[in-house]
Amino acid sequence: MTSNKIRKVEEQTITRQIIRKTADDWIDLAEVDVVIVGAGPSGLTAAKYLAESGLKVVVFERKLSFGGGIGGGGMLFHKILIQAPAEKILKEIGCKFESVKKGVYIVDTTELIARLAVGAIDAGAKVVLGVVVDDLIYRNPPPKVTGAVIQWTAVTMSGLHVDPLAVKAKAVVDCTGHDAEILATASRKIPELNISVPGEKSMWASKAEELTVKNTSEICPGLYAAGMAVAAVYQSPRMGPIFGGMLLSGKKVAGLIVKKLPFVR
Ligand code: 48F
Repeated sequence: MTSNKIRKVEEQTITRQIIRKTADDWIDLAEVDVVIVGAGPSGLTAAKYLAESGLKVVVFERKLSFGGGIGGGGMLFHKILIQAPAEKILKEIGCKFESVKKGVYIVDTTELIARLAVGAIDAGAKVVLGVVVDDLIYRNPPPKVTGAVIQWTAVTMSGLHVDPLAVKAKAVVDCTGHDAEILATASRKIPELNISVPGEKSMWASKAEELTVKNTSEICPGLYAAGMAVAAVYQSPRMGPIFGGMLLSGKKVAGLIVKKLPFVR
Protein backbone atom coordinates (compact mmCIF):
# COMPACT_ATOMS: atom_id res chain seq x y z
CA MET A 1 0.00 0.00 0.00
CA THR A 2 1.39 3.46 -0.87
CA SER A 3 1.59 5.91 1.99
CA ASN A 4 0.05 9.37 1.74
CA LYS A 5 2.53 10.70 4.27
CA ILE A 6 4.30 13.73 2.80
CA ARG A 7 7.98 13.06 2.22
CA LYS A 8 10.49 15.18 4.16
CA VAL A 9 13.06 16.94 1.95
CA GLU A 10 15.93 18.82 3.58
CA GLU A 11 16.74 22.34 2.42
CA GLN A 12 20.26 21.41 1.31
CA THR A 13 18.81 18.67 -0.93
CA ILE A 14 16.50 21.17 -2.61
CA THR A 15 19.41 23.54 -3.24
CA ARG A 16 21.83 20.88 -4.50
CA GLN A 17 19.39 19.22 -6.86
CA ILE A 18 18.22 22.47 -8.41
CA ILE A 19 21.74 23.76 -8.97
CA ARG A 20 23.10 20.42 -10.23
CA LYS A 21 20.30 19.80 -12.71
CA THR A 22 20.17 23.42 -13.92
CA ALA A 23 23.94 23.35 -14.45
CA ASP A 24 23.58 20.15 -16.52
CA ASP A 25 21.00 21.91 -18.70
CA TRP A 26 23.08 25.06 -19.11
CA ILE A 27 26.23 23.11 -20.07
CA ASP A 28 24.17 21.39 -22.74
CA LEU A 29 22.67 24.70 -23.91
CA ALA A 30 26.05 26.39 -24.47
CA GLU A 31 25.85 25.22 -28.09
CA VAL A 32 22.57 24.64 -29.91
CA ASP A 33 21.24 24.58 -33.45
CA VAL A 34 18.75 27.42 -32.98
CA VAL A 35 18.28 30.20 -30.42
CA ILE A 36 14.80 31.71 -30.51
CA VAL A 37 14.44 35.02 -28.76
CA GLY A 38 10.99 35.49 -27.26
CA ALA A 39 8.27 33.04 -26.22
CA GLY A 40 5.39 34.84 -27.93
CA PRO A 41 3.20 33.25 -30.61
CA SER A 42 5.80 33.32 -33.38
CA GLY A 43 8.63 32.10 -31.14
CA LEU A 44 6.70 29.20 -29.61
CA THR A 45 5.36 28.11 -33.01
CA ALA A 46 8.84 28.22 -34.56
CA ALA A 47 10.22 26.26 -31.60
CA LYS A 48 7.66 23.48 -32.04
CA TYR A 49 8.34 22.90 -35.73
CA LEU A 50 12.12 23.26 -35.42
CA ALA A 51 12.30 20.81 -32.52
CA GLU A 52 9.98 18.39 -34.29
CA SER A 53 12.42 18.22 -37.14
CA GLY A 54 15.12 17.07 -34.75
CA LEU A 55 17.01 20.35 -34.19
CA LYS A 56 18.30 21.39 -30.78
CA VAL A 57 16.31 24.50 -29.91
CA VAL A 58 16.31 26.89 -26.98
CA VAL A 59 13.86 29.74 -26.47
CA PHE A 60 14.98 32.55 -24.19
CA GLU A 61 12.17 34.64 -22.75
CA ARG A 62 12.74 37.80 -20.75
CA LYS A 63 9.58 37.47 -18.66
CA LEU A 64 8.64 34.70 -16.23
CA SER A 65 5.71 33.69 -18.42
CA PHE A 66 4.90 32.48 -21.92
CA GLY A 67 2.76 33.95 -24.64
CA GLY A 68 4.05 37.48 -25.34
CA GLY A 69 1.18 39.58 -26.64
CA ILE A 70 -1.41 36.79 -26.67
CA GLY A 71 -2.38 37.31 -23.03
CA GLY A 72 -3.47 40.89 -23.66
CA GLY A 73 -6.09 39.69 -26.16
CA GLY A 74 -7.84 42.58 -27.89
CA MET A 75 -7.66 45.53 -25.51
CA LEU A 76 -7.67 42.99 -22.65
CA PHE A 77 -10.76 41.14 -23.94
CA HIS A 78 -9.59 37.55 -23.64
CA LYS A 79 -10.20 36.35 -27.21
CA ILE A 80 -8.19 36.72 -30.40
CA LEU A 81 -8.91 35.92 -34.01
CA ILE A 82 -7.07 33.42 -36.17
CA GLN A 83 -7.70 33.22 -39.90
CA ALA A 84 -7.26 30.45 -42.46
CA PRO A 85 -5.01 28.65 -43.08
CA ALA A 86 -3.58 29.04 -39.54
CA GLU A 87 -6.37 26.91 -38.04
CA LYS A 88 -4.30 23.95 -39.25
CA ILE A 89 -1.67 24.93 -36.68
CA LEU A 90 -4.38 25.22 -34.00
CA LYS A 91 -5.38 21.65 -34.85
CA GLU A 92 -1.77 20.48 -34.66
CA ILE A 93 -1.33 21.93 -31.16
CA GLY A 94 -4.78 20.76 -30.02
CA CYS A 95 -6.18 24.26 -29.40
CA LYS A 96 -9.97 24.55 -29.49
CA PHE A 97 -11.43 27.24 -31.76
CA GLU A 98 -14.81 28.42 -32.91
CA SER A 99 -15.64 29.45 -36.44
CA VAL A 100 -17.17 32.95 -36.56
CA LYS A 101 -17.16 33.50 -40.34
CA LYS A 102 -15.87 31.53 -43.30
CA GLY A 103 -12.12 31.06 -42.67
CA VAL A 104 -12.20 33.17 -39.48
CA TYR A 105 -11.85 31.59 -36.06
CA ILE A 106 -11.75 32.75 -32.45
CA VAL A 107 -9.75 31.31 -29.57
CA ASP A 108 -9.34 31.91 -25.85
CA THR A 109 -6.02 33.61 -25.11
CA THR A 110 -5.15 31.39 -22.14
CA GLU A 111 -5.74 28.18 -24.07
CA LEU A 112 -3.64 29.36 -27.01
CA ILE A 113 -0.75 30.31 -24.70
CA ALA A 114 -0.89 26.96 -22.93
CA ARG A 115 -1.19 24.86 -26.11
CA LEU A 116 1.62 26.70 -27.91
CA ALA A 117 3.91 26.24 -24.92
CA VAL A 118 3.08 22.54 -24.57
CA GLY A 119 3.52 22.12 -28.33
CA ALA A 120 7.05 23.54 -28.19
CA ILE A 121 8.06 21.67 -25.04
CA ASP A 122 6.59 18.34 -26.13
CA ALA A 123 8.44 18.63 -29.43
CA GLY A 124 11.68 18.88 -27.42
CA ALA A 125 12.43 22.62 -27.37
CA LYS A 126 13.86 24.02 -24.13
CA VAL A 127 12.13 27.19 -22.97
CA VAL A 128 14.08 29.22 -20.42
CA LEU A 129 12.28 32.06 -18.64
CA GLY A 130 13.80 35.14 -17.02
CA VAL A 131 16.68 35.39 -19.51
CA VAL A 132 17.16 38.29 -21.88
CA VAL A 133 19.16 38.18 -25.11
CA ASP A 134 20.97 41.49 -25.10
CA ASP A 135 23.56 41.04 -27.84
CA LEU A 136 24.82 38.67 -30.53
CA ILE A 137 28.00 36.74 -31.26
CA TYR A 138 29.33 37.44 -34.77
CA ARG A 139 32.18 36.49 -37.06
CA ASN A 140 33.71 38.38 -39.94
CA PRO A 141 34.42 38.18 -42.94
CA PRO A 142 31.94 37.49 -44.37
CA PRO A 143 29.80 38.90 -41.56
CA LYS A 144 27.49 36.40 -39.93
CA VAL A 145 25.66 35.87 -36.66
CA THR A 146 26.90 32.83 -34.76
CA GLY A 147 25.06 32.99 -31.45
CA ALA A 148 23.34 34.99 -28.75
CA VAL A 149 24.58 36.84 -25.67
CA ILE A 150 22.42 36.26 -22.62
CA GLN A 151 21.84 37.78 -19.23
CA TRP A 152 19.39 37.26 -16.36
CA THR A 153 16.49 39.69 -16.72
CA ALA A 154 16.89 40.44 -13.01
CA VAL A 155 20.46 41.60 -13.59
CA THR A 156 19.47 43.91 -16.45
CA MET A 157 16.71 45.35 -14.25
CA SER A 158 19.11 45.92 -11.36
CA GLY A 159 21.48 48.01 -13.45
CA LEU A 160 24.46 46.08 -12.01
CA HIS A 161 27.50 45.72 -14.25
CA VAL A 162 27.64 41.93 -14.73
CA ASP A 163 29.28 40.43 -17.80
CA PRO A 164 26.92 38.11 -19.71
CA LEU A 165 27.36 34.57 -21.03
CA ALA A 166 26.87 33.47 -24.63
CA VAL A 167 25.33 30.57 -26.53
CA LYS A 168 26.68 29.40 -29.87
CA ALA A 169 24.01 28.72 -32.51
CA LYS A 170 23.76 28.04 -36.22
CA ALA A 171 20.70 30.28 -36.38
CA VAL A 172 19.22 32.99 -34.15
CA VAL A 173 15.57 33.98 -34.65
CA ASP A 174 14.29 37.38 -33.57
CA CYS A 175 10.77 36.73 -32.27
CA THR A 176 10.84 39.71 -29.91
CA GLY A 177 7.76 41.43 -31.33
CA HIS A 178 7.15 45.06 -32.22
CA ASP A 179 10.59 46.38 -31.22
CA ALA A 180 12.62 43.76 -33.14
CA GLU A 181 15.17 44.07 -30.35
CA ILE A 182 17.70 41.66 -31.77
CA LEU A 183 17.63 43.11 -35.27
CA ALA A 184 17.91 46.60 -33.77
CA THR A 185 20.95 45.50 -31.78
CA ALA A 186 22.52 43.94 -34.88
CA SER A 187 21.88 47.09 -36.88
CA ARG A 188 23.56 49.25 -34.22
CA LYS A 189 26.47 47.02 -33.21
CA ILE A 190 27.35 45.08 -36.40
CA PRO A 191 27.05 47.74 -39.13
CA GLU A 192 28.67 45.46 -41.73
CA LEU A 193 25.49 43.35 -41.66
CA ASN A 194 23.69 46.30 -43.29
CA ILE A 195 20.45 45.90 -41.37
CA SER A 196 18.13 48.78 -40.65
CA VAL A 197 15.03 48.67 -38.49
CA PRO A 198 12.73 51.52 -39.47
CA GLY A 199 9.81 50.18 -37.40
CA GLU A 200 6.28 49.12 -38.27
CA LYS A 201 3.60 51.24 -39.94
CA SER A 202 0.11 52.01 -38.65
CA MET A 203 -2.70 49.46 -38.66
CA TRP A 204 -3.93 47.65 -41.80
CA ALA A 205 -4.77 44.21 -40.51
CA SER A 206 -5.10 42.11 -43.66
CA LYS A 207 -2.10 43.68 -45.43
CA ALA A 208 -0.02 43.30 -42.27
CA GLU A 209 -0.83 39.62 -41.97
CA GLU A 210 0.00 38.94 -45.60
CA LEU A 211 3.30 40.88 -45.53
CA THR A 212 4.45 39.45 -42.20
CA VAL A 213 4.30 35.93 -43.54
CA LYS A 214 5.65 36.86 -46.97
CA ASN A 215 8.68 38.71 -45.52
CA THR A 216 9.54 36.14 -42.85
CA SER A 217 13.12 35.33 -43.80
CA GLU A 218 16.83 35.19 -43.04
CA ILE A 219 17.64 38.91 -42.67
CA CYS A 220 21.41 38.40 -42.76
CA PRO A 221 23.53 35.25 -42.49
CA GLY A 222 22.56 33.43 -39.30
CA LEU A 223 19.86 35.88 -38.18
CA TYR A 224 16.18 35.35 -38.98
CA ALA A 225 13.02 37.29 -38.16
CA ALA A 226 9.52 36.02 -37.44
CA GLY A 227 6.33 37.61 -36.10
CA MET A 228 6.08 41.36 -35.56
CA ALA A 229 9.85 41.75 -35.78
CA VAL A 230 9.36 41.19 -39.52
CA ALA A 231 7.02 44.20 -39.71
CA ALA A 232 9.60 46.34 -37.88
CA VAL A 233 12.40 45.51 -40.30
CA TYR A 234 10.27 45.65 -43.47
CA GLN A 235 8.27 48.67 -42.29
CA SER A 236 4.97 46.95 -42.94
CA PRO A 237 1.72 47.67 -41.05
CA ARG A 238 0.59 46.34 -37.67
CA MET A 239 -2.51 44.18 -37.37
CA GLY A 240 -3.85 44.22 -33.81
CA PRO A 241 -5.38 41.11 -32.24
CA ILE A 242 -5.54 38.79 -35.24
CA PHE A 243 -2.79 36.20 -34.87
CA GLY A 244 -2.88 33.83 -37.84
CA GLY A 245 0.12 35.63 -39.35
CA MET A 246 2.16 35.14 -36.16
CA LEU A 247 1.62 31.38 -36.18
CA LEU A 248 2.22 31.07 -39.93
CA SER A 249 5.35 33.21 -39.68
CA GLY A 250 6.72 30.99 -36.88
CA LYS A 251 6.03 27.90 -38.95
CA LYS A 252 7.57 29.46 -42.06
CA VAL A 253 10.80 30.46 -40.32
CA ALA A 254 11.13 26.93 -38.96
CA GLY A 255 10.83 25.55 -42.49
CA LEU A 256 13.46 27.97 -43.83
CA ILE A 257 15.93 27.02 -41.10
CA VAL A 258 15.33 23.30 -41.47
CA LYS A 259 16.08 23.62 -45.18
CA LYS A 260 19.22 25.69 -44.65
CA LEU A 261 20.87 24.21 -41.55
CA PRO A 262 22.38 21.04 -42.95
CA PHE A 263 24.52 23.32 -45.14
CA VAL A 264 25.63 25.66 -42.33
CA ARG A 265 28.98 25.15 -40.64
O1 48F B 1 5.39 40.50 -28.62
P1 48F B 1 5.26 39.04 -28.90
O2 48F B 1 3.95 38.40 -28.70
O3 48F B 1 5.85 38.81 -30.38
P2 48F B 1 5.28 38.07 -31.68
O4 48F B 1 5.48 36.61 -31.58
O5 48F B 1 3.71 38.34 -31.64
C1 48F B 1 3.19 39.64 -31.72
C2 48F B 1 1.78 39.62 -31.16
O6 48F B 1 1.79 39.22 -29.81
C3 48F B 1 1.04 40.96 -31.24
C4 48F B 1 0.62 41.34 -32.59
C5 48F B 1 0.05 40.30 -33.50
O7 48F B 1 -1.24 40.59 -33.75
O8 48F B 1 0.70 42.47 -32.95
O9 48F B 1 1.82 41.96 -30.64
O10 48F B 1 5.87 38.79 -32.82
O11 48F B 1 6.31 38.24 -28.01
C6 48F B 1 7.64 38.65 -27.93
C7 48F B 1 8.25 38.02 -26.68
O12 48F B 1 9.64 38.25 -26.69
C8 48F B 1 10.08 38.62 -25.39
C9 48F B 1 8.91 39.40 -24.81
O13 48F B 1 8.93 39.40 -23.40
C10 48F B 1 7.72 38.62 -25.38
O14 48F B 1 7.30 37.58 -24.52
N1 48F B 1 11.30 39.41 -25.58
C11 48F B 1 11.39 40.64 -26.17
N2 48F B 1 12.68 41.02 -26.23
C12 48F B 1 13.41 40.01 -25.67
C13 48F B 1 12.53 38.98 -25.24
C14 48F B 1 14.81 39.80 -25.44
N3 48F B 1 15.72 40.71 -25.81
N4 48F B 1 15.21 38.66 -24.82
C15 48F B 1 14.29 37.74 -24.43
N5 48F B 1 12.95 37.87 -24.62
